[in-house]
Amino acid sequence: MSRAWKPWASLAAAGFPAWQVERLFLAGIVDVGRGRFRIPRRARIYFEEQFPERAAERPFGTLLSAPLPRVLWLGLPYTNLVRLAHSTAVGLADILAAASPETIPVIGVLPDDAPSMRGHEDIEGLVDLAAELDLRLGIIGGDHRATWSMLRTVKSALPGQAVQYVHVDAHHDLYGYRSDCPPDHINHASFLADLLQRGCIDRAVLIGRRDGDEPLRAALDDGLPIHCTATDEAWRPADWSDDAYTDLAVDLDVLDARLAPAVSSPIGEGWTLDALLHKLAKIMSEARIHSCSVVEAGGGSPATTKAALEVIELLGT
Ligand SMILES: [Mn+2]
Repeated sequence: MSRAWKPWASLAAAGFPAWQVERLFLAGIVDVGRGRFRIPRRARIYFEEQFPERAAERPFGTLLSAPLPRVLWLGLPYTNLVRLAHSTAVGLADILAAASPETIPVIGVLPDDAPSMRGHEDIEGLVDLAAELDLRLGIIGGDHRATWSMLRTVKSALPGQAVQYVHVDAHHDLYGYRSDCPPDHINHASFLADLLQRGCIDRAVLIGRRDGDEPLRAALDDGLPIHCTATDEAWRPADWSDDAYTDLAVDLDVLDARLAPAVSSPIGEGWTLDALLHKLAKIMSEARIHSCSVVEAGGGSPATTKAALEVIELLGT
C-alpha cells in the first residue's frame, strides 16, 4: 500500500472489497479515516471483540462510505474497581447491549478502565473530526473521569478555543480542591477542580447540585469561573458565550436514587427522569452543544440502564 491516503471510492472501483480493508486496518497495516481523522483502531477492535452483535449492525464498510450520523458515540469503560458489583464498565456493557443502533451509533469502545495517554490521543482525534464535520461527539461512560478525558483534550485539539462546560450532577465534583494547585489524585469526585485549575475550561455551570457547600465555596472565593444555577429557568450565566465550544455532561446521580440506584454516590431527593429530560431539552434548545457525556451508570440495574439510554437518545437528537 502507498503511504498516501487513497479515496475509498477509487479502491472500491478497483475491486477492493471492504472486508479486505477492514482486515488490513485491524492488523495495523493501513489507517482508515476522513480528512485528518483516523478511526481509533483500539476502540474498533475492542468493540468488535466484546460487542460483536452491536459492531455487526454498523459494519466497517459503512464507516468507509455511508454518511456519518449527526452524533457519534464512543464507549469509555472507566471504572472504580473498589465497587465491582456496581462497576461502571459493566454499566456501559449493559447500555450497549440494550442500545438501538439506529438511535445510538457507536464508533467504538476504548479498552481502558482508567485515563491513558493513548486514550487521550484517540479522543483528541475524535474531537478534531467532530469539529471538522460539524458532528456532536458523545462519550458513554464509565465513571465521570470520561468527561475529564474529553475536556483535557479539547483545547489541544482546537487551540485558542474558549470552552464552556455544563455539569448536570448531584455533586460539584470539586472534592480535593485547594487553592495552590490542582488535586493530586483525579477521580470522579475531583476532576472538575483539575479542569478549572489547569485552564482546560473557561466557564462551568453547575445544575442539579445538592451536596455540601465545601469546597465549592472555597473555589468560588478563589475566583474560579463557576456558576451555580439556583433556579431551573435561568441556567445560562450572564457571561455565557454563543461562540464558545460547549460540552455537556450528565451524571446519572442527578436523578433520585430510587430511579437510578446503580450510581456510586447516590443522594436522595433527586430529579425524576422526566424532569432531567425536560431540562436537557431546554439546554439543547438554548445552547449549541459540541460534545457530551453520560456517566456513572453502574451495572446490573435495568432502571439505571433505561434512564441512561433515554438520556443518550435525547442527546443524540
Ligand atoms: Mn459526577
